Amino acid sequence: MRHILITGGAGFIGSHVVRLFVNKYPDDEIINLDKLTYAGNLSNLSDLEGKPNYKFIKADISDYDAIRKIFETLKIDGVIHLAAESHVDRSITDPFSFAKTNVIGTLNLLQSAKDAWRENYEGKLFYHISTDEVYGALNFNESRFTEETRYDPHSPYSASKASSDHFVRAYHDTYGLPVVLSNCSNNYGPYQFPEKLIPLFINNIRYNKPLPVYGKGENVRDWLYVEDHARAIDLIFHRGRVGQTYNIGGGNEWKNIDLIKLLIKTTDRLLGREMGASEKLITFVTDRAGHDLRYAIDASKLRNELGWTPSLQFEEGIDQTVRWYLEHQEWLDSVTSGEYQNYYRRMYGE
Ligand code: NAD
Ligand code: TDX
Repeated sequence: MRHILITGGAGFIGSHVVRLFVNKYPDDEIINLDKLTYAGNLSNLSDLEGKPNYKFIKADISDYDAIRKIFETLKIDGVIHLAAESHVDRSITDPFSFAKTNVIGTLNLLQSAKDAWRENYEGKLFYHISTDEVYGALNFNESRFTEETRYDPHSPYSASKASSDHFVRAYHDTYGLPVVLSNCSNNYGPYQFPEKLIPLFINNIRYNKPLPVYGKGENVRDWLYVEDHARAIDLIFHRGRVGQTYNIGGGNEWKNIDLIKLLIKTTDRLLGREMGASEKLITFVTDRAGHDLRYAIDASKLRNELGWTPSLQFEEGIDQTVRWYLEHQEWLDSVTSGEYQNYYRRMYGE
């Protein structure tokens, strides 16, 4: 039995990765380590409670002693590291917690893995999940980010992720730690915390609340359905080449304002409102400081080496996603009210 530690498994992407691994690899033990910050919602994984190959540990990756102890007591073979502070707007008001979790937390995991594995790296792998934001911003006429694009982060969030990526590569180059990295574009789908654009706007349309569009809504993002990201992570963890970086992206660029209009059209239709009725909720607000103009990923390395392609057309993915949020209104309500934070205490009695 292999023991795989997934950090940040109670978050948006992590919950999809944990579910995929627990169900697909019954002979592996999947250990979900999460601090359960505001972004961690363990009830997202309630369907896995009681499965023999699933274990949850509440811990903070910025606590070196706690992380060391976990590596000393559990025989961990592989790490898939997703835990992070992930919201750009929060990084602008509170950069220190981003440095603490994203940089120091990653360093704690690297050092603990290196010491526990004691250079006996056979069958071991440290997989670090990163973002396209480390490459900075593109103009409209520039070609997409490749794995060779120079790092040029602009926000405290992307600077902290870039720093953690450098530490991961440094542990490979200095100590021979077997690592692999991937940098993915914007994800969307079920269980995303409603501070990010897509779930926030679906929820606001539902309650006829203003839709705060930053600047003129001209920024471009490259959107990928979260389960396609989880499939890519599975492929890279099992078949990626050690020491390599893989870009993951949907090849699916949307200007924010066009995406917002698609969201409005889809949500109005599913709510039985007159088509476009909610366009009146669009409210242009002050732009995000340092707002990156455009992200776009060239995922040809992943496609050519490991045969990965996104499975969903965007309009289909948005339709499924809006349906999911409207059919899980109690999930949105429990997150917006804070009720979801009681789940851990109810289940684990702490
Ligand atoms: P999220 O904010 O939804 O989840 C983060 C999880 O990490 C939460 O469960 C939180 O409780 C946990 N966490 C935070 N600080 C912790 C700490 N100190 N110790 C232990 N756990 C802690 O984030 P997400 O959107 O699921 O992103 C997951 C990863 O993927 C991040 O590393 C992010 O940088 C990366 N990423 C995200 C996107 C995206 O579009 N969401 C795109 C590319 C890469
Ligand atoms: O209220 C809003 N209004 C708005 O116009 C919000 C929340 C966002 N926006 C804009 C900003 C971005 O151009 O929408 C775009 C998407 O914003 P976010 O959902 O905050 O995502 P982004 O900043 O692009 O970063 C995301 O993708 C890369 C994730 O949050 C990161 O964790 C990931 O690394």
